[in-house]
Amino acid sequence: MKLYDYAAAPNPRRVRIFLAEKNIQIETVQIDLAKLEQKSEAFLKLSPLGEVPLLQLDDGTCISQVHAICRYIEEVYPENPLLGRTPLEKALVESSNHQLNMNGIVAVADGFRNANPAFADRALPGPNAYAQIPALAERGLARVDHLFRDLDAHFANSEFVIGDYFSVADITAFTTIGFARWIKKTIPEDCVNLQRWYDQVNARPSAKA
Ligand SMILES: N[C@@H](CCC(=O)N[C@@H](CS)C(=O)NCC(=O)O)C(=O)O
Repeated sequence: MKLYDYAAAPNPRRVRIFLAEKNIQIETVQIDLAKLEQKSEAFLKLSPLGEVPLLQLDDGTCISQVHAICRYIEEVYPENPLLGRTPLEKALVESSNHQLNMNGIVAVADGFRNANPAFADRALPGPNAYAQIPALAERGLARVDHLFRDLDAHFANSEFVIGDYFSVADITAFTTIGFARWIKKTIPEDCVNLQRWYDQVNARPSAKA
């Protein structure tokens, strides 16, 4: 198994943290997005979307999308489950993780990609050219402000996203907060519950992955 990765990018980091939480070491191959290596013919043969992360199995099969990669890893390595332990927990994890992806990762990406001149005509990842929409960048910033407040309220009464169970949803929220620095958004000083949770997750060895 091989992970096509880019150390600086948020989505591959989600998979690296997931693997670290499960104590799984796999080979990684860096695809330098700054040098547009994701657009090379060789990489597009593996990943027509031209996106990382990409998991390649030993038989050559490639799996794209963070959620699908994590699902595969969880099925093959069920120890230290991160996608839930019971039917209900699995549903709750998936629900929260989906919301955090949409309201976190995607909101920051909108804020970043619709404003940064380096992403002109690349406002969305993938093979098609999309022009930037400045209003989407502004909306992304506002959504991140709301996310910080919503998470702060949530962590007032909950150790992790799902009670006292550390899950992939925490990894998504944690990675979002690191990614938000790209649009100069940091945890507001008065969000003490969010900061408490962040410090707790940041102290886990996997946070360095
Ligand atoms: N929905 C995808 C998102 C992957 C994604 O956006 N990856 C970014 C890096 S964080 C990428 O490969 N960007 C390539 C580009 O901008 O051309 C997933 O879940 O894996």
